[in-house]
Amino acid sequence: ATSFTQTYASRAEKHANQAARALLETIERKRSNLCVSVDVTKQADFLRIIDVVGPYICLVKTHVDVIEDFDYSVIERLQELSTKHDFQIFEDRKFADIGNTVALQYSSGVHKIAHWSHLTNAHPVPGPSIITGLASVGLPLGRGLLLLAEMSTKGSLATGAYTEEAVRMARASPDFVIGFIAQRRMDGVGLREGESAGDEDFLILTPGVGLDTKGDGMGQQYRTPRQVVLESGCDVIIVGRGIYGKDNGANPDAVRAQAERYREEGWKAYQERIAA
Ligand code: S5P
Repeated sequence: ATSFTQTYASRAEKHANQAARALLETIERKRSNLCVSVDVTKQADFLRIIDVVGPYICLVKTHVDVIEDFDYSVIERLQELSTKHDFQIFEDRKFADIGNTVALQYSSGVHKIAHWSHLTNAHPVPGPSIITGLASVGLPLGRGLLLLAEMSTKGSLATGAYTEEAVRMARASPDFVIGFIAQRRMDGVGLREGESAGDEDFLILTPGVGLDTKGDGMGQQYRTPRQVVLESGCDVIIVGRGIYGKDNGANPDAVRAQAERYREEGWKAYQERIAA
């Protein structure tokens, strides 16, 4: 069986990377392949939303650089919530520079991402040296990296040969690169003649997920959890505004209801998939 029909639990057992294993185990334990993306600008909104959705998610995705009143205590609160509710943390930093620069951006500055974020991601555009730079910081800490092989936006340039090269780059660094931000399963993509996929198991985390709208008027494109998990073979659905809405999650009951709804839809699609 390919990873398409394998359970999260059986994939966890085989994964060499600590962060990948922890994510897969969390998904199985909580029966949730839902990642919430918390893109709000105030500490209080950020922490309130996470506390409400915590029980229903496997992963919190952050953009800590948009928090206006950021100080390091936000990270300490986030870590407390991660323990309280049993979820992993993914800072969606989208690194895109030379190895030396990304190593500094990952380890240092105001945010010190590598110190608290189990997963982060990078654009493959600089080539393999971006992985070398990030791995020099992240591997000793047991972190995992996702490459952006595709994007959810209209007119994305990450297609075709670019996507294939991204997968080749990942294949060359299996200890640190655990998978992709992408819109579909990537098993065997970009294999050259005579190469085989072996037992590679890339995790696919997929944004652009919404049940009620098709887009946001700024290029975002939404598909349903069923399309993403069952039809396209992705592993984790990433949902932002579909869960916290237009008012920065001001109504906790509404946020909770949406989190439950997306968790349910994502899990149903997965169960159908492994039964296939
Ligand atoms: O291709 C992508 C990659 C990412 S990481 N498309 C995306 O939308 N994202 C991120 O997912 C984006 O930065 C945002 O944080 C989230 C989607 O949010 P939503 O409110 O549209 O669900």
